[in-house]
Formats: sequence, structure tokens, C-alpha cells
Amino acid sequence: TAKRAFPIGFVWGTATAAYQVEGAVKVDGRGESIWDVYAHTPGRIVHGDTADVADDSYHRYPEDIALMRGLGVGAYRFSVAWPRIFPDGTGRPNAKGVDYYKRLVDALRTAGIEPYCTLYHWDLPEALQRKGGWQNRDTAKAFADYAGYMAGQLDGRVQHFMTMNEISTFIGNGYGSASMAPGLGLKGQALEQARHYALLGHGLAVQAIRAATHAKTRVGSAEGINAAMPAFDEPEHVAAARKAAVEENAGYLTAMHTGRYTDLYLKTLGADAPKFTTEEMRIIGSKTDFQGLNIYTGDYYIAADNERGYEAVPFPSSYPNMQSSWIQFAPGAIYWGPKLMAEALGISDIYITENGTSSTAAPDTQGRVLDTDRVMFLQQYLGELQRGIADGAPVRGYFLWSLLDNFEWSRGYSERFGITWVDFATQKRTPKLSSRFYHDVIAGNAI
Ligand code: GCO
Repeated sequence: TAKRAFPIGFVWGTATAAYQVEGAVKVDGRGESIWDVYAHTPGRIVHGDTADVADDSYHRYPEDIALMRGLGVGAYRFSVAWPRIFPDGTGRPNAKGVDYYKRLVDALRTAGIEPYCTLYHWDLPEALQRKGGWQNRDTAKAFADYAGYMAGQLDGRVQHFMTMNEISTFIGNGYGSASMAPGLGLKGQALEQARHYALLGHGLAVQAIRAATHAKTRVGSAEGINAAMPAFDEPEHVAAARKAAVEENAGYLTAMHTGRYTDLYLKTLGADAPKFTTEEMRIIGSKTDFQGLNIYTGDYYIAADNERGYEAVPFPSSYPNMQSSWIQFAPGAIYWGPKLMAEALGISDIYITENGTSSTAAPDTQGRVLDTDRVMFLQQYLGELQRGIADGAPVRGYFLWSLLDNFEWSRGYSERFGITWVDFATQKRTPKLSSRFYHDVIAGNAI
């Protein structure tokens, strides 16, 4: 059947994160991260899995790049492990760690794949956690020092840097609830202050990266948003969802793009509000060149006659979800999410820095992995993305999460997000049916 085209020059990529794929946790002078400690704490990870080996991509990256060439992607989003660069978080850089990432980006470029680099995907050096981690304002400064240093080292080889991945998740799940490292379970003002210092780290890093790189180097972040969707497409509900996009992301993207906390946000927090200065807010609002959005699912809103002007509609128990229970099947999220965030916050360039799903599909008797649930998911989400772009959403590229099955945080290896099957006993990689599907989308630049 006829396909609908993406814009010429649209960037197609895949994404991974250092701790989830690299392994080699003790190689070449890497320091310990909070995730090493957490994963080795009994009871934290499903089946007691760790990422000590993971996909061994630290050693096998040439093979992973060959997989990407086969797919035809033009870009790869990876992250740098801070503890490989500064094993104790601060101090003297570790040349072997720096060299590894130079080799990686050089190999990518040789293969015609543009590297997109995230500087923090949750693997905080344990040495900094011992001093309070993101609860300590000094961590924001340490992060900016590391980010500026590393971006300077990769400048010229990398054009797009993202400061942090999903502050909302590592603060919410690592500091708020205890389901991710460091597993603190903070509440109230303490949690808000940590969130504020993480945002400050982002802002300071934007400035540090700019100071260390060429004028043409582009700086942004990759944030997980509450992707607001109108329950159905009628003007009053769309307006309600647009208000929700601002208020429901007030502690993260809204603050980062406006340099302020909304009145409603501060009022709702009351005595739990973070302590902050005008200068800090100015730094948090440092201008970026693009915004990465990680979109897996969304939330429905309807118009309401209340102070907010909207009401969240919870998912009924019969609502369909993917293998991961938190991924409600909501392709409208990738239509509305970027569109409403761009309209409400005046964002001009967006990349979908993650989208994808887990699947239980496993090798059949012929060794094939027929992950039709993922194919269906991608077909619907990419269809909605194309429709959103046609309707004016300024989305410039898409990174599928993930190239490989990998260490899915607290879920260990029990949830597989890859379009490539990984046999963790042998490290053998086998492209799944979804790889073929994605290959064809890229080849045709259409869905
Ligand atoms: C995320 C993470 C990924 C996860 C993915 C699936 O940003 O949440 O970047 O590391 O693996 O989202 O849960």
C-alpha cells in the first residue's frame, strides 16, 4: 500500500546507554557507579542480574556498528560512563576511558553513522554518591566539569551532545521511590531539592559544553516527558492537554525551557518547594539547541472547570499495554507529545531520543525472533509520528530504543527492548523481525 513520507534529511537512529550495554565494569580504570552498587545489592534486580558483562559492547562495538550498517541507520545515540572518565567523579581524567569513546565515535563516523552523545545516563560515580549525590549542590558543579571536559575531548567528532537522560526518572525512581539506584526513597523537600540540583547540573553543563566546543556544536538533553494527549481531538480538550503539558512537566522540561517554576507548581508544593536563587533559575534555563524526548506512552486529559483547566484521566484496567506494564499502548503520545511541548514551550527542534517496547518474543525452532508485537507497536507509533510532523511538529529525527537487548535496570534481562536478540551466554546477536521492519522504514524514509 502507499506509504507516507518523512521529511528529506530526517535522522534515523538507534539508542543505547553505557551501563546497559558496555559491561567491562572493571576494565581500563573505570570507577564504580551507583548502579554497580545497586545491582550487587541482593533483592534489587530481578533474578539478581547485574550489568558486569551485559552486551560486552565495550569490546564488541565493531560488531554493533556492523549491525547498524545493516539496518541503514544514519545515527547512534550512546552515553559516556562518567566513572570511566573520572573514576572518582572529579580529579584527574582517566585517559584510557577517554580513548575508548574516541575509538567508538571514530568507528561510527567511518561507518557513516553520526554519533549523538549523552553525558549522563544514570551511572553516577559512587564516590559522589557517598557525598550525597544529587542532594549535594557540588554534584551539579562536578557534572558540569566532567561534561565540559568530555565534550571538549570529543568536539569535532560529535556534533550533538545531550547533558542528561531523563532527570525525571533518576530523580523519581532513584531518589524518590527506591526502584532504581541509589534507591533512597526520599520525600517532600529533600526530594525537591535533589531534583532542583539535578536541573542545575544540566544548566551548568550546557554552559560548560558550550565553553569547551565549537560554535556549531549543538547542545540539548533527553528528557522523559509526561506526554499529554487530549482524550479525543476536540479544541477544548486539546487546549486542556496543552496546559497539562506545561504543568505536568513543570519540575523538568518547563523549568528548563522557561527558567522558572510555574506558580501552580510552587503553590502545589508549598513547604516542600526547593530553595532556589534567581541565578540558579537563569542557569537552569540556559538556552539549548534541541530537545530530545523519550516517548513510550502518554497520559490522557480532558478539559475541566478547575484552577488547572484540565483533568487527568487514569487508564482503566482493561487498557492495553505491552510486556512492560508501564508501557500503555498509546501511539497518540508521539503525535501530541512533541506538538504540544513545542507549541507551549516554543521549542524549535525536537528529536525522539527513545521510543520502543519490550517483547517476550524469543528464538523459534529456526532461530528466528518474530516480534510482531514490537512491529505493530513501531508501525503505529511511527505512523503517528509522521502524521504529527505533517501537522507541524518540529521533529528532526528518531532513535529507536534499543539496538540490542540489554540490561533493563531493575528488570535485569527479563525485559528485552532490542530489535536485535542477544544470547547473553554466547553474546551472539540475531536481528529480530522488527529489524527488518525498521530497515525498510529507513530505506524508504516512509511508513
Ligand atoms: C530510559 C532509559 C532506558 C530504558 C528504556 C526502557 O531513558 O528510560 O533511557 O535506559 O531502558 O526507557 O525502559
